[in-house]
Amino acid sequence: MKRLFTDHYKRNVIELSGAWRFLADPDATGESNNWQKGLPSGETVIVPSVWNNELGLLNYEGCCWYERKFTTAGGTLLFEFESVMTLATVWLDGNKIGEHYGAFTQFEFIVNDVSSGEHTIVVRADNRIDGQSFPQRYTDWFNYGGIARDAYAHELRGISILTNHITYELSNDLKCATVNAELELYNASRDTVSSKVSVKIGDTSIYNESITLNGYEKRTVITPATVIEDIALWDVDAPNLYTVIAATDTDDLIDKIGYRKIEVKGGEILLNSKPIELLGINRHEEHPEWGFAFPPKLMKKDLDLICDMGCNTIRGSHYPNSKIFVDMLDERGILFWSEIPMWGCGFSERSLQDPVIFERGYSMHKEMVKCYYNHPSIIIWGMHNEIATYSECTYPISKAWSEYLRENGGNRLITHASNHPLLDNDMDLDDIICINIYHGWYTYRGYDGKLSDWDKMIEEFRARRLEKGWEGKPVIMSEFGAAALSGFHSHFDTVRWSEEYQRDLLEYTLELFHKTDYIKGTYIWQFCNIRTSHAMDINRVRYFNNKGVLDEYRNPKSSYFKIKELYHRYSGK
Ligand code: ADA
Repeated sequence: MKRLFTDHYKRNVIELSGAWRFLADPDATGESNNWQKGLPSGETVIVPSVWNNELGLLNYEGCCWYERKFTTAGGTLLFEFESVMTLATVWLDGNKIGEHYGAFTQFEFIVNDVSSGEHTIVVRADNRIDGQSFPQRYTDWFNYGGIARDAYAHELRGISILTNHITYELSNDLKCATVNAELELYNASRDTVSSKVSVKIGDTSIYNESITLNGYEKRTVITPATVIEDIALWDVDAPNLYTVIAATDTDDLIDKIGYRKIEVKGGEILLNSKPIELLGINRHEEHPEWGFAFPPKLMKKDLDLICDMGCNTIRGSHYPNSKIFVDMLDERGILFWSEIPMWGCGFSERSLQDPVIFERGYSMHKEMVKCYYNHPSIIIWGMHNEIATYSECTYPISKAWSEYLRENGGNRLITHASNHPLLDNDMDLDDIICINIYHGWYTYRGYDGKLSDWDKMIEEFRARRLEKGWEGKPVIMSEFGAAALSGFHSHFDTVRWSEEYQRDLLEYTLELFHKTDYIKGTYIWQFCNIRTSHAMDINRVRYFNNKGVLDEYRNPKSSYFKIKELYHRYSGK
Protein backbone atom coordinates (compact mmCIF):
# COMPACT_ATOMS: atom_id res chain seq x y z
CA MET A 1 0.00 0.00 0.00
CA LYS A 2 1.31 3.47 -0.77
CA ARG A 3 2.06 5.09 2.61
CA LEU A 4 4.12 8.01 3.87
CA PHE A 5 6.38 5.48 5.61
CA THR A 6 7.67 1.95 5.02
CA ASP A 7 4.95 -0.49 6.04
CA HIS A 8 6.89 -3.78 5.65
CA TYR A 9 10.55 -4.58 6.30
CA LYS A 10 10.40 -8.37 6.34
CA ARG A 11 7.83 -8.87 3.59
CA ASN A 12 8.72 -8.69 -0.08
CA VAL A 13 6.21 -6.54 -1.93
CA ILE A 14 6.14 -6.47 -5.75
CA GLU A 15 4.89 -3.19 -7.21
CA LEU A 16 2.34 -3.69 -9.94
CA SER A 17 2.19 0.00 -10.82
CA GLY A 18 3.86 1.18 -14.04
CA ALA A 19 3.46 -0.10 -17.59
CA TRP A 20 0.49 -2.39 -18.45
CA ARG A 21 -0.94 -3.42 -21.81
CA PHE A 22 -4.35 -1.91 -22.28
CA LEU A 23 -7.26 -2.67 -24.58
CA ALA A 24 -10.82 -1.31 -24.65
CA ASP A 25 -13.63 -3.86 -25.02
CA PRO A 26 -16.69 -1.84 -26.14
CA ASP A 27 -18.76 -4.95 -26.90
CA ALA A 28 -17.81 -6.66 -23.61
CA THR A 29 -16.78 -9.79 -25.49
CA GLY A 30 -13.22 -10.01 -24.14
CA GLU A 31 -13.95 -12.88 -21.77
CA SER A 32 -15.69 -15.00 -24.39
CA ASN A 33 -12.69 -14.35 -26.62
CA ASN A 34 -10.35 -15.55 -23.84
CA TRP A 35 -8.62 -12.24 -23.24
CA GLN A 36 -8.12 -13.36 -19.64
CA LYS A 37 -5.45 -15.69 -21.05
CA GLY A 38 -3.70 -12.80 -22.81
CA LEU A 39 -4.72 -9.71 -24.75
CA PRO A 40 -4.71 -10.07 -28.55
CA SER A 41 -3.25 -6.54 -28.90
CA GLY A 42 -3.02 -3.37 -26.87
CA GLU A 43 -1.16 -0.17 -26.14
CA THR A 44 1.00 0.68 -23.15
CA VAL A 45 -0.57 2.74 -20.37
CA ILE A 46 0.86 3.76 -17.04
CA VAL A 47 -0.99 2.54 -13.94
CA PRO A 48 -2.35 4.17 -11.82
CA SER A 49 -4.42 6.14 -14.29
CA VAL A 50 -7.95 6.55 -15.62
CA TRP A 51 -8.61 5.85 -19.29
CA ASN A 52 -10.73 8.95 -19.78
CA ASN A 53 -7.61 11.07 -20.04
CA GLU A 54 -6.32 9.02 -23.00
CA LEU A 55 -7.04 10.52 -26.39
CA GLY A 56 -10.41 9.47 -27.75
CA LEU A 57 -11.62 7.89 -24.50
CA LEU A 58 -12.95 10.91 -22.59
CA ASN A 59 -16.53 9.67 -22.54
CA TYR A 60 -15.85 5.95 -22.82
CA GLU A 61 -18.00 3.94 -20.43
CA GLY A 62 -17.58 0.20 -20.55
CA CYS A 63 -14.96 -2.52 -20.06
CA CYS A 64 -11.23 -2.12 -20.49
CA TRP A 65 -8.58 -4.80 -20.03
CA TYR A 66 -5.13 -4.51 -18.50
CA GLU A 67 -2.34 -7.07 -18.67
CA ARG A 68 1.18 -7.23 -17.30
CA LYS A 69 3.83 -9.74 -16.32
CA PHE A 70 5.71 -9.95 -13.05
CA THR A 71 8.23 -12.31 -11.50
CA THR A 72 7.90 -13.85 -8.06
CA ALA A 73 9.70 -16.31 -5.84
CA GLY A 74 6.30 -18.05 -5.59
CA GLY A 75 4.32 -19.39 -2.62
CA THR A 76 1.33 -17.42 -1.31
CA LEU A 77 0.62 -14.07 -2.97
CA LEU A 78 -1.73 -11.42 -1.71
CA PHE A 79 -2.85 -9.17 -4.55
CA GLU A 80 -3.78 -5.73 -3.32
CA PHE A 81 -5.66 -3.13 -5.39
CA GLU A 82 -6.20 0.29 -3.84
CA SER A 83 -8.89 1.33 -6.34
CA VAL A 84 -10.34 -0.10 -9.54
CA MET A 85 -13.28 1.70 -11.12
CA THR A 86 -15.84 0.16 -10.64
CA LEU A 87 -16.27 -3.59 -11.12
CA ALA A 88 -12.89 -5.36 -11.15
CA THR A 89 -12.29 -8.94 -12.27
CA VAL A 90 -8.78 -10.34 -11.88
CA TRP A 91 -7.13 -13.38 -13.49
CA LEU A 92 -3.73 -14.90 -12.76
CA ASP A 93 -2.32 -16.93 -15.66
CA GLY A 94 -5.81 -17.21 -17.11
CA ASN A 95 -7.50 -18.36 -13.86
CA LYS A 96 -10.00 -16.05 -12.22
CA ILE A 97 -8.86 -15.10 -8.71
CA GLY A 98 -11.62 -12.70 -7.73
CA GLU A 99 -14.09 -9.93 -8.39
CA HIS A 100 -14.75 -6.70 -6.50
CA TYR A 101 -17.39 -4.01 -6.75
CA GLY A 102 -16.77 -0.41 -5.70
CA ALA A 103 -14.51 2.28 -7.10
CA PHE A 104 -13.02 3.82 -3.99
CA THR A 105 -12.28 1.04 -1.53
CA GLN A 106 -9.32 -1.25 -1.65
CA PHE A 107 -9.50 -5.03 -1.92
CA GLU A 108 -7.25 -8.05 -1.74
CA PHE A 109 -7.22 -11.59 -3.10
CA ILE A 110 -4.99 -14.33 -1.65
CA VAL A 111 -3.65 -17.03 -3.97
CA ASN A 112 -1.72 -20.00 -2.55
CA ASP A 113 0.78 -22.30 -4.24
CA VAL A 114 1.96 -19.92 -6.93
CA SER A 115 5.03 -21.31 -8.74
CA SER A 116 8.24 -19.32 -8.85
CA GLY A 117 9.01 -17.43 -12.05
CA GLU A 118 7.10 -15.21 -14.44
CA HIS A 119 3.31 -14.82 -14.29
CA THR A 120 0.67 -12.83 -16.10
CA ILE A 121 -1.99 -10.83 -14.34
CA VAL A 122 -5.03 -9.56 -16.22
CA VAL A 123 -7.59 -7.09 -14.87
CA ARG A 124 -10.89 -6.13 -16.44
CA ALA A 125 -12.26 -2.80 -15.21
CA ASP A 126 -15.89 -2.11 -15.97
CA ASN A 127 -17.39 1.30 -15.18
CA ARG A 128 -20.80 0.78 -16.78
CA ILE A 129 -23.71 2.20 -14.83
CA ASP A 130 -27.03 0.40 -14.43
CA GLY A 131 -29.99 0.51 -12.04
CA GLN A 132 -27.96 -1.10 -9.23
CA SER A 133 -24.77 0.90 -9.63
CA PHE A 134 -23.25 2.59 -6.65
CA PRO A 135 -23.29 5.55 -7.21
CA GLN A 136 -26.03 5.93 -9.79
CA ARG A 137 -25.84 7.67 -13.18
CA TYR A 138 -26.73 11.08 -11.79
CA THR A 139 -23.73 12.31 -9.79
CA ASP A 140 -21.94 15.60 -9.65
CA TRP A 141 -18.58 14.10 -10.55
CA PHE A 142 -17.20 12.31 -13.57
CA ASN A 143 -17.59 8.57 -13.99
CA TYR A 144 -13.93 7.71 -14.56
CA GLY A 145 -12.75 4.16 -15.28
CA GLY A 146 -9.52 2.27 -14.76
CA ILE A 147 -6.95 1.12 -12.21
CA ALA A 148 -6.93 4.45 -10.44
CA ARG A 149 -4.67 3.78 -7.45
CA ASP A 150 -1.63 1.54 -6.86
CA ALA A 151 -1.58 -2.25 -6.99
CA TYR A 152 0.82 -4.72 -5.38
CA ALA A 153 1.56 -8.44 -5.03
CA HIS A 154 2.73 -9.31 -1.51
CA GLU A 155 4.76 -12.49 -1.04
CA LEU A 156 3.43 -13.93 2.22
CA ARG A 157 5.63 -16.34 4.19
CA GLY A 158 4.59 -18.41 7.21
CA ILE A 159 2.34 -16.66 9.73
CA SER A 160 1.51 -13.32 8.12
CA ILE A 161 -0.28 -10.24 9.40
CA LEU A 162 -3.22 -9.13 7.27
CA THR A 163 -4.49 -6.29 9.46
CA ASN A 164 -3.77 -4.79 12.86
CA HIS A 165 -6.39 -2.50 14.41
CA ILE A 166 -5.38 -0.63 17.54
CA THR A 167 -8.22 0.24 19.91
CA TYR A 168 -7.75 2.35 23.03
CA GLU A 169 -9.67 3.95 25.86
CA LEU A 170 -8.23 7.13 27.39
CA SER A 171 -8.30 7.90 31.12
CA ASN A 172 -10.36 10.93 32.25
CA ASP A 173 -7.25 13.09 32.49
CA LEU A 174 -6.20 11.87 29.00
CA LYS A 175 -2.79 10.86 30.31
CA CYS A 176 -3.07 7.06 30.01
CA ALA A 177 -4.35 4.78 27.30
CA THR A 178 -5.69 1.26 27.80
CA VAL A 179 -4.80 -0.38 24.53
CA ASN A 180 -5.39 -3.58 22.66
CA ALA A 181 -4.58 -4.80 19.17
CA GLU A 182 -6.84 -6.88 16.97
CA LEU A 183 -4.66 -8.84 14.56
CA GLU A 184 -5.86 -10.79 11.60
CA LEU A 185 -3.32 -13.54 11.01
CA TYR A 186 -2.96 -15.95 8.11
CA ASN A 187 -0.76 -18.97 7.81
CA ALA A 188 0.58 -18.71 4.26
CA SER A 189 1.77 -22.30 4.28
CA ARG A 190 0.11 -25.68 3.78
CA ASP A 191 1.85 -26.95 6.94
CA THR A 192 1.13 -26.19 10.59
CA VAL A 193 3.38 -23.30 11.63
CA SER A 194 4.31 -21.82 15.01
CA SER A 195 5.66 -18.32 15.40
CA LYS A 196 6.22 -15.56 17.90
CA VAL A 197 3.71 -12.74 17.44
CA SER A 198 4.59 -9.33 18.86
CA VAL A 199 3.08 -5.86 18.87
CA LYS A 200 4.92 -2.73 19.93
CA ILE A 201 3.52 0.81 20.14
CA GLY A 202 6.33 3.34 20.29
CA ASP A 203 8.71 1.85 22.88
CA THR A 204 6.04 -0.18 24.67
CA SER A 205 5.62 -3.86 23.95
CA ILE A 206 1.91 -4.76 24.32
CA TYR A 207 2.07 -8.39 23.13
CA ASN A 208 4.65 -11.12 22.73
CA GLU A 209 3.30 -14.68 22.51
CA SER A 210 3.75 -17.85 20.51
CA ILE A 211 0.96 -18.97 18.26
CA THR A 212 0.35 -22.05 16.11
CA LEU A 213 -1.86 -22.03 13.03
CA ASN A 214 -2.87 -24.95 10.81
CA GLY A 215 -2.07 -24.86 7.11
CA TYR A 216 -3.76 -21.86 5.42
CA GLU A 217 -5.67 -21.02 8.61
CA LYS A 218 -6.90 -17.47 9.25
CA ARG A 219 -7.32 -16.38 12.85
CA THR A 220 -8.19 -13.15 14.66
CA VAL A 221 -6.22 -12.49 17.84
CA ILE A 222 -7.25 -9.78 20.31
CA THR A 223 -4.41 -8.93 22.63
CA PRO A 224 -5.11 -8.40 26.35
CA ALA A 225 -5.50 -4.78 27.47
CA THR A 226 -2.25 -2.95 28.30
CA VAL A 227 -2.11 0.37 30.11
CA ILE A 228 0.31 2.89 28.61
CA GLU A 229 1.15 5.88 30.83
CA ASP A 230 2.20 9.42 29.95
CA ILE A 231 0.99 9.42 26.38
CA ALA A 232 1.42 12.46 24.12
CA LEU A 233 -1.98 13.21 22.61
CA TRP A 234 -2.63 13.68 18.91
CA ASP A 235 -4.23 17.10 18.42
CA VAL A 236 -4.61 19.72 15.71
CA ASP A 237 -1.72 21.74 17.12
CA ALA A 238 0.41 18.74 18.13
CA PRO A 239 -0.21 15.75 15.87
CA ASN A 240 1.86 13.27 17.88
CA LEU A 241 2.02 9.88 16.21
CA TYR A 242 3.30 6.53 17.51
CA THR A 243 4.72 3.82 15.27
CA VAL A 244 3.06 0.43 15.69
CA ILE A 245 5.13 -2.61 14.73
CA ALA A 246 3.40 -5.96 14.53
CA ALA A 247 5.75 -8.84 13.71
CA THR A 248 5.93 -12.61 13.39
CA ASP A 249 9.01 -14.72 12.63
CA THR A 250 8.53 -14.18 8.90
CA ASP A 251 6.34 -11.10 8.45
CA ASP A 252 5.61 -7.62 9.75
CA LEU A 253 3.17 -4.74 9.39
CA ILE A 254 4.05 -1.19 10.37
CA ASP A 255 1.45 1.52 10.96
CA LYS A 256 1.00 4.75 12.91
CA ILE A 257 -1.59 5.76 15.47
CA GLY A 258 -2.37 8.86 17.48
CA TYR A 259 -4.22 9.04 20.79
CA ARG A 260 -7.15 11.42 20.74
CA LYS A 261 -10.72 11.61 21.92
CA ILE A 262 -13.60 13.02 19.91
CA GLU A 263 -17.01 13.42 21.51
CA VAL A 264 -20.13 15.51 21.59
CA LYS A 265 -21.36 17.17 24.78
CA GLY A 266 -24.08 19.79 25.32
CA GLY A 267 -24.15 20.71 21.66
CA GLU A 268 -20.35 21.13 21.41
CA ILE A 269 -17.76 19.04 19.60
CA LEU A 270 -14.91 18.24 21.98
CA LEU A 271 -11.49 17.19 20.75
CA ASN A 272 -9.43 15.97 23.71
CA SER A 273 -12.06 17.48 26.04
CA LYS A 274 -11.76 20.99 24.49
CA PRO A 275 -14.45 22.56 22.27
CA ILE A 276 -13.40 22.91 18.66
CA GLU A 277 -15.01 24.82 15.81
CA LEU A 278 -14.64 22.88 12.56
CA LEU A 279 -13.28 25.24 9.89
CA GLY A 280 -13.51 23.08 6.85
CA ILE A 281 -13.77 22.61 3.14
CA ASN A 282 -15.13 19.88 0.86
CA ARG A 283 -12.55 18.38 -1.48
CA HIS A 284 -12.76 15.91 -4.35
CA GLU A 285 -9.57 13.95 -5.00
CA GLU A 286 -9.69 14.91 -8.67
CA HIS A 287 -7.75 16.81 -11.31
CA PRO A 288 -8.59 17.37 -15.01
CA GLU A 289 -5.42 15.59 -16.14
CA TRP A 290 -5.28 12.71 -13.68
CA GLY A 291 -8.96 12.29 -12.86
CA PHE A 292 -9.22 10.14 -9.73
CA ALA A 293 -5.69 8.74 -10.24
CA PHE A 294 -4.47 11.61 -8.13
CA PRO A 295 -0.68 11.88 -7.65
CA PRO A 296 0.70 12.21 -4.09
CA LYS A 297 2.74 15.27 -5.01
CA LEU A 298 -0.49 17.11 -5.82
CA MET A 299 -2.11 15.90 -2.61
CA LYS A 300 0.60 17.71 -0.69
CA LYS A 301 0.04 20.86 -2.74
CA ASP A 302 -3.72 20.72 -2.10
CA LEU A 303 -3.05 20.28 1.58
CA ASP A 304 -0.62 23.22 1.65
CA LEU A 305 -3.34 25.38 0.10
CA ILE A 306 -6.00 24.12 2.49
CA CYS A 307 -3.75 24.83 5.49
CA ASP A 308 -2.90 28.25 4.07
CA MET A 309 -6.62 29.06 4.03
CA GLY A 310 -6.73 28.26 7.74
CA CYS A 311 -8.86 25.10 7.54
CA ASN A 312 -8.55 22.57 10.34
CA THR A 313 -10.68 19.93 8.62
CA ILE A 314 -11.57 18.46 5.22
CA ARG A 315 -14.60 16.51 4.11
CA GLY A 316 -13.51 13.82 1.66
CA SER A 317 -16.52 14.36 -0.50
CA HIS A 318 -17.84 11.96 -1.59
CA TYR A 319 -15.77 8.75 -1.17
CA PRO A 320 -12.82 7.30 0.74
CA ASN A 321 -9.65 9.15 -0.28
CA SER A 322 -6.20 7.67 -0.96
CA LYS A 323 -4.59 6.19 2.12
CA ILE A 324 -1.43 8.25 1.64
CA PHE A 325 -3.51 11.45 1.70
CA VAL A 326 -4.99 10.41 5.05
CA ASP A 327 -1.41 9.73 6.25
CA MET A 328 -0.61 13.36 5.35
CA LEU A 329 -3.60 14.53 7.40
CA ASP A 330 -2.45 12.44 10.38
CA GLU A 331 0.98 14.02 10.13
CA ARG A 332 -0.32 17.59 9.87
CA GLY A 333 -3.13 17.48 12.40
CA ILE A 334 -5.97 18.06 9.92
CA LEU A 335 -9.29 16.44 10.85
CA PHE A 336 -11.06 14.35 8.24
CA TRP A 337 -14.60 13.27 7.38
CA SER A 338 -14.64 10.06 5.36
CA GLU A 339 -17.77 8.80 3.60
CA ILE A 340 -18.93 6.31 0.95
CA PRO A 341 -20.06 7.41 -2.54
CA MET A 342 -23.78 7.35 -1.82
CA TRP A 343 -24.66 10.56 -3.60
CA GLY A 344 -28.31 10.87 -2.89
CA CYS A 345 -30.09 12.74 -5.61
CA GLY A 346 -29.13 9.93 -7.98
CA PHE A 347 -30.80 7.23 -5.86
CA SER A 348 -34.54 6.97 -6.35
CA GLU A 349 -36.74 5.89 -3.44
CA ARG A 350 -37.15 2.57 -5.25
CA SER A 351 -33.42 1.98 -5.57
CA LEU A 352 -33.01 2.81 -1.87
CA GLN A 353 -35.14 -0.22 -1.13
CA ASP A 354 -33.10 -2.52 -3.38
CA PRO A 355 -31.18 -5.07 -1.26
CA VAL A 356 -28.28 -5.01 -3.73
CA ILE A 357 -27.82 -1.27 -3.19
CA PHE A 358 -28.04 -1.77 0.58
CA GLU A 359 -25.42 -4.54 0.52
CA ARG A 360 -23.08 -2.62 -1.76
CA GLY A 361 -23.18 0.38 0.56
CA TYR A 362 -22.79 -1.83 3.61
CA SER A 363 -19.71 -3.53 2.26
CA MET A 364 -18.21 -0.15 1.30
CA HIS A 365 -18.62 0.93 4.93
CA LYS A 366 -16.95 -2.28 6.11
CA GLU A 367 -14.05 -1.84 3.68
CA MET A 368 -13.66 1.81 4.67
CA VAL A 369 -13.47 0.93 8.37
CA LYS A 370 -11.06 -1.95 7.70
CA CYS A 371 -8.65 0.21 5.70
CA TYR A 372 -8.72 3.47 7.68
CA TYR A 373 -9.39 2.29 11.23
CA ASN A 374 -6.08 3.45 12.75
CA HIS A 375 -6.01 7.01 11.37
CA PRO A 376 -6.39 9.59 14.15
CA SER A 377 -7.32 12.32 11.66
CA ILE A 378 -10.61 10.62 10.77
CA ILE A 379 -13.12 11.96 13.28
CA ILE A 380 -16.31 11.58 11.21
CA TRP A 381 -17.83 8.66 9.31
CA GLY A 382 -20.37 9.86 6.76
CA MET A 383 -23.08 7.34 5.95
CA HIS A 384 -24.49 9.04 2.85
CA ASN A 385 -25.06 12.38 1.16
CA GLU A 386 -28.45 13.94 0.36
CA ILE A 387 -30.53 10.77 0.10
CA ALA A 388 -34.31 10.88 0.55
CA THR A 389 -34.21 11.10 4.35
CA TYR A 390 -37.58 12.89 4.31
CA SER A 391 -39.23 9.57 3.41
CA GLU A 392 -39.42 6.55 5.65
CA CYS A 393 -37.48 4.33 3.28
CA THR A 394 -34.05 5.54 4.36
CA TYR A 395 -34.39 5.01 8.12
CA PRO A 396 -33.63 1.25 8.09
CA ILE A 397 -30.51 1.90 5.98
CA SER A 398 -29.22 4.65 8.25
CA LYS A 399 -30.07 2.59 11.33
CA ALA A 400 -28.16 -0.49 10.17
CA TRP A 401 -25.16 1.47 8.96
CA SER A 402 -24.95 3.76 11.99
CA GLU A 403 -25.13 0.74 14.29
CA TYR A 404 -22.36 -0.96 12.36
CA LEU A 405 -20.14 2.15 12.44
CA ARG A 406 -20.80 2.79 16.13
CA GLU A 407 -19.88 -0.76 17.06
CA ASN A 408 -16.93 -1.23 14.73
CA GLY A 409 -15.70 2.17 13.61
CA GLY A 410 -13.58 3.23 16.62
CA ASN A 411 -13.91 6.62 18.31
CA ARG A 412 -15.65 8.68 15.59
CA LEU A 413 -18.76 10.81 15.16
CA ILE A 414 -21.45 9.46 12.87
CA THR A 415 -23.48 11.58 10.51
CA HIS A 416 -25.06 11.99 7.12
CA ALA A 417 -25.31 15.15 5.02
CA SER A 418 -28.92 16.25 4.57
CA ASN A 419 -30.38 18.68 2.05
CA HIS A 420 -33.85 18.75 3.64
CA PRO A 421 -33.08 19.59 7.26
CA LEU A 422 -36.65 20.54 8.16
CA LEU A 423 -38.04 17.17 7.09
CA ASP A 424 -35.19 14.82 7.89
CA ASN A 425 -36.03 11.81 10.08
CA ASP A 426 -32.61 10.14 10.20
CA MET A 427 -30.90 12.92 12.17
CA ASP A 428 -32.09 11.04 15.28
CA LEU A 429 -29.36 8.51 14.52
CA ASP A 430 -26.53 11.05 14.12
CA ASP A 431 -23.98 12.40 16.61
CA ILE A 432 -23.72 15.64 14.64
CA ILE A 433 -26.31 17.17 12.33
CA CYS A 434 -24.96 18.09 8.90
CA ILE A 435 -26.83 20.40 6.53
CA ASN A 436 -26.20 21.00 2.81
CA ILE A 437 -28.08 24.08 1.56
CA TYR A 438 -27.33 26.61 -1.18
CA HIS A 439 -29.45 29.67 -0.43
CA GLY A 440 -28.28 32.52 -2.61
CA TRP A 441 -27.45 30.05 -5.39
CA TYR A 442 -30.29 27.57 -5.82
CA THR A 443 -33.91 28.49 -5.19
CA TYR A 444 -35.87 26.44 -2.67
CA ARG A 445 -39.63 26.13 -2.29
CA GLY A 446 -40.93 28.54 0.35
CA TYR A 447 -37.91 30.88 0.06
CA ASP A 448 -37.21 34.00 -2.02
CA GLY A 449 -33.94 32.93 -3.64
CA LYS A 450 -32.03 35.62 -1.73
CA LEU A 451 -29.12 35.55 0.69
CA SER A 452 -31.45 36.58 3.49
CA ASP A 453 -33.14 33.16 3.14
CA TRP A 454 -30.29 31.93 5.28
CA ASP A 455 -31.40 33.96 8.29
CA LYS A 456 -34.91 32.57 7.94
CA MET A 457 -33.66 29.01 7.63
CA ILE A 458 -31.42 29.28 10.67
CA GLU A 459 -34.38 30.30 12.83
CA GLU A 460 -36.57 27.55 11.34
CA PHE A 461 -33.96 24.94 12.09
CA ARG A 462 -33.53 26.29 15.63
CA ALA A 463 -37.22 25.54 16.18
CA ARG A 464 -36.92 22.10 14.58
CA ARG A 465 -33.99 21.20 16.88
CA LEU A 466 -36.01 22.10 19.94
CA GLU A 467 -39.10 20.29 18.73
CA LYS A 468 -37.09 17.11 18.05
CA GLY A 469 -34.99 17.33 21.21
CA TRP A 470 -31.72 17.60 19.26
CA GLU A 471 -30.21 20.41 21.37
CA GLY A 472 -27.34 18.12 22.38
CA LYS A 473 -26.30 17.55 18.78
CA PRO A 474 -23.90 20.12 17.28
CA VAL A 475 -24.92 21.38 13.85
CA ILE A 476 -22.45 21.61 10.97
CA MET A 477 -23.10 23.45 7.72
CA SER A 478 -21.61 20.75 5.53
CA GLU A 479 -22.17 22.35 2.10
CA PHE A 480 -22.95 25.88 0.92
CA GLY A 481 -21.41 28.08 -1.77
CA ALA A 482 -21.78 29.47 -5.26
CA ALA A 483 -20.12 28.95 -8.63
CA ALA A 484 -17.69 31.48 -10.07
CA LEU A 485 -15.84 31.53 -13.36
CA SER A 486 -12.21 32.52 -12.77
CA GLY A 487 -11.46 35.92 -14.17
CA PHE A 488 -15.11 36.95 -14.54
CA HIS A 489 -15.57 40.13 -12.49
CA SER A 490 -18.41 42.52 -11.89
CA HIS A 491 -19.05 45.82 -10.10
CA PHE A 492 -22.51 44.56 -9.22
CA ASP A 493 -22.77 42.24 -6.29
CA THR A 494 -25.83 40.53 -7.78
CA VAL A 495 -24.06 39.21 -10.88
CA ARG A 496 -23.90 35.45 -10.56
CA TRP A 497 -20.86 33.50 -11.76
CA SER A 498 -18.59 36.43 -10.90
CA GLU A 499 -15.76 36.00 -8.44
CA GLU A 500 -17.27 38.83 -6.38
CA TYR A 501 -20.65 37.10 -6.06
CA GLN A 502 -19.03 33.90 -4.82
CA ARG A 503 -16.74 35.76 -2.44
CA ASP A 504 -19.54 37.86 -0.95
CA LEU A 505 -21.86 34.89 -0.58
CA LEU A 506 -19.18 32.94 1.28
CA GLU A 507 -18.41 35.90 3.50
CA TYR A 508 -22.09 36.37 4.35
CA THR A 509 -22.66 32.72 5.13
CA LEU A 510 -19.44 32.13 7.06
CA GLU A 511 -20.03 35.19 9.26
CA LEU A 512 -23.63 34.16 9.88
CA PHE A 513 -22.74 30.56 10.76
CA HIS A 514 -19.83 31.60 12.96
CA LYS A 515 -22.07 33.78 15.12
CA THR A 516 -24.99 31.31 15.28
CA ASP A 517 -24.87 29.66 18.69
CA TYR A 518 -25.84 26.12 17.62
CA ILE A 519 -23.56 25.91 14.54
CA LYS A 520 -20.18 24.39 15.38
CA GLY A 521 -18.56 24.04 12.02
CA THR A 522 -18.55 24.76 8.30
CA TYR A 523 -17.45 22.85 5.22
CA ILE A 524 -17.42 25.19 2.21
CA TRP A 525 -18.45 23.73 -1.13
CA GLN A 526 -15.80 23.34 -2.51
CA PHE A 527 -11.99 23.36 -2.63
CA CYS A 528 -11.56 23.50 -6.42
CA ASN A 529 -13.60 23.11 -9.59
CA ILE A 530 -14.12 19.52 -10.67
CA ARG A 531 -15.03 17.82 -13.91
CA THR A 532 -18.58 16.60 -13.66
CA SER A 533 -20.89 14.13 -15.31
CA HIS A 534 -22.72 14.93 -18.48
CA ALA A 535 -25.92 13.88 -16.73
CA MET A 536 -25.60 17.13 -14.73
CA ASP A 537 -26.24 19.42 -17.66
CA ILE A 538 -27.98 22.22 -15.77
CA ASN A 539 -25.76 24.83 -14.26
CA ARG A 540 -22.53 22.97 -15.06
CA VAL A 541 -20.77 25.34 -17.45
CA ARG A 542 -17.91 23.55 -19.32
CA TYR A 543 -19.17 20.30 -17.69
CA PHE A 544 -17.41 21.43 -14.56
CA ASN A 545 -18.80 22.09 -11.13
CA ASN A 546 -17.42 25.62 -10.83
CA LYS A 547 -18.03 26.15 -7.11
CA GLY A 548 -14.33 25.75 -6.33
CA VAL A 549 -12.64 28.55 -4.45
CA LEU A 550 -9.73 27.62 -6.69
CA ASP A 551 -10.03 26.64 -10.33
CA GLU A 552 -9.30 23.07 -11.40
CA TYR A 553 -5.59 23.93 -11.84
CA ARG A 554 -5.48 25.26 -8.27
CA ASN A 555 -5.34 28.98 -9.12
CA PRO A 556 -7.18 30.99 -6.46
CA LYS A 557 -10.40 32.93 -7.03
CA SER A 558 -11.11 36.02 -4.92
CA SER A 559 -12.99 33.99 -2.31
CA TYR A 560 -9.82 32.07 -1.42
CA PHE A 561 -8.38 35.18 0.22
CA LYS A 562 -11.64 36.03 2.00
CA ILE A 563 -11.84 32.54 3.49
CA LYS A 564 -8.23 32.81 4.57
CA GLU A 565 -8.96 36.08 6.36
CA LEU A 566 -12.09 34.72 8.07
CA TYR A 567 -10.85 31.26 9.06
CA HIS A 568 -7.65 32.71 10.54
CA ARG A 569 -9.71 35.24 12.48
CA TYR A 570 -12.08 32.54 13.81
CA SER A 571 -9.25 30.29 14.99
CA GLY A 572 -7.17 33.20 16.28
CA LYS A 573 -4.14 31.75 14.46
C1 ADA B 1 -24.80 18.88 -3.48
C2 ADA B 1 -23.79 17.76 -3.53
C3 ADA B 1 -22.46 18.18 -4.07
C4 ADA B 1 -22.61 19.17 -5.22
C5 ADA B 1 -23.39 20.36 -4.77
C6 ADA B 1 -23.63 21.40 -5.90
O1 ADA B 1 -25.06 19.38 -2.27
O2 ADA B 1 -23.63 17.11 -2.31
O3 ADA B 1 -21.77 17.02 -4.49
O4 ADA B 1 -23.25 18.55 -6.27
O5 ADA B 1 -24.66 19.96 -4.35
O6 ADA B 1 -22.65 21.93 -6.39
O7 ADA B 1 -24.78 21.61 -6.25
